[in-house]
Amino acid sequence: MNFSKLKALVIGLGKSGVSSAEKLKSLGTTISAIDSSNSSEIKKVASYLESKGIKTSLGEHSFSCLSGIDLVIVSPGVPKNVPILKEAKKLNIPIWSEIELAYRLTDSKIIGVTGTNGKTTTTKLIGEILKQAHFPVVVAGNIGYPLVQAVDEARTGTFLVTELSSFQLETIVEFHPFISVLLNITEDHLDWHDDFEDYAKAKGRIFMNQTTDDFAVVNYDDETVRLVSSNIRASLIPTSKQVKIKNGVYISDSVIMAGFKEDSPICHVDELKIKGEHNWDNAMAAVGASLAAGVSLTDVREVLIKFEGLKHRMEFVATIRSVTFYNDSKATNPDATVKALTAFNSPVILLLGGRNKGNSFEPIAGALEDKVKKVVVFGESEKEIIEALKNTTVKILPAKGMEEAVRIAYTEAVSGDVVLLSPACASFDIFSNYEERGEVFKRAVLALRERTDV
Ligand code: UMA
Repeated sequence: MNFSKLKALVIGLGKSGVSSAEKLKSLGTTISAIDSSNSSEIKKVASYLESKGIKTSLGEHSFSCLSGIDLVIVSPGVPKNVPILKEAKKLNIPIWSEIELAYRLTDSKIIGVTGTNGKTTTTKLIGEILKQAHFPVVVAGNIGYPLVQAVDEARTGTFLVTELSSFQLETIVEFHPFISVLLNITEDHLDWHDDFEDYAKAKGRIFMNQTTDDFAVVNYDDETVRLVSSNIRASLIPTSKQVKIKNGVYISDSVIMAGFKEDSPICHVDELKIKGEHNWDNAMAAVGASLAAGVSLTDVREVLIKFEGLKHRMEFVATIRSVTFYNDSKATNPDATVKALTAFNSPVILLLGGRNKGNSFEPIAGALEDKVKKVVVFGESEKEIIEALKNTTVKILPAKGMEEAVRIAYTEAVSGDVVLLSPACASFDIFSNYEERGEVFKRAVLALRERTDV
């Protein structure tokens, strides 16, 4: 495609929008960019782009921006049904995600990782395994590094290990991973997608353009994943904790096994440093993808047993008088919280709350009884959570903010307990993102440790 002949409009001036606009500008495209926000931060971004010769317009999106436009690049956070996108569709203007644009600009092989939970951990883990095997690799995508920027770093033979969100997959056209990974599909982002089916379909789009030369690593224990991956062209590499499967990765007697030409043990699940059964799924998916990419079993094992996971995902913070604190701020939906609870055998005091993304908290009610002795709730969805948990026997304690939540949890804890921040909600009611929420939690815990004579 000759980008220099095109007139393109970029919607959204976040990371993806800015990278796309700059990339297209460098290719000679006539480019304009819009953002519905008028905040001082976005104004700064707009004047930066203006200084590069990119026309920008802020505030309510006007249809006149579409005049003469051949291509729209839409940021993932822009809901798919906003009027300007509907109008672009009506005018038959192609709408691409930044991922699609990046795909058109690279020959590198893409390993695409999606799923409701675990995608960042799995993406990072695959990246580490490929590095261990001395494969050229760049880790990018929803993880925070736009793929359109990452393609500039790629040379021949580089693997682009790319975390993909449902928002990004919604607007792919030809995008095509060599190896796709679908970890799980549970309720999330129902404030963006029409309904669960629409969300699941968006996830399934990862397989859409794959051919018989490609691979698809899929979690066979997840019914919705099985459904969206039936009838795909790529060679299937199933993973399962429940059954021994041929040509896939499975767990037998607590050992992760690669079951290809022969059954080969990789490591015992207790050797994994990342906690929780959901991380067994992530580890198995990383094994499947890495073996498909050509890594040896030895290199895979080497990384699996030393990988310590990521910040804000079941991150150990401190132990104060035999009460252990974990930060799982990245758990922004109920399913992630339910999975986090599987990691603990000790009684848990759970910190829940934030902005609900349209999810039901009922699954948490079901998971509390065995593990959780008390729940501390905070933030915008406090009432909704209390309502959902009202029929459980668990004591619920409201808190005004994170510092108070930590204080209450510690006061209520006894020696041997775990205090877990796994909030099941987005952070945007109080914080700018889940990272900030996790940092505030950690600071509160460490301040508590300072004050406590340990
Ligand atoms: N905007 C409009 N019109 C609208 C709606 C929004 O102009 O109708 C504007 C907003 O005012 C804002 C811009 O669009 O200025 C925001 O764009 P964005 O939210 O897409 O943010 P980016 O900075 O481009 O970040 C995106 C991903 N964000 C989302 O999907 C919400 C980042 O994932 C990703 O790291 C980045 O691209 C690079 O690929 C973050 C995320 O929260 C981590 N992802 C969700 C998740 O993991 O659950 C999907």
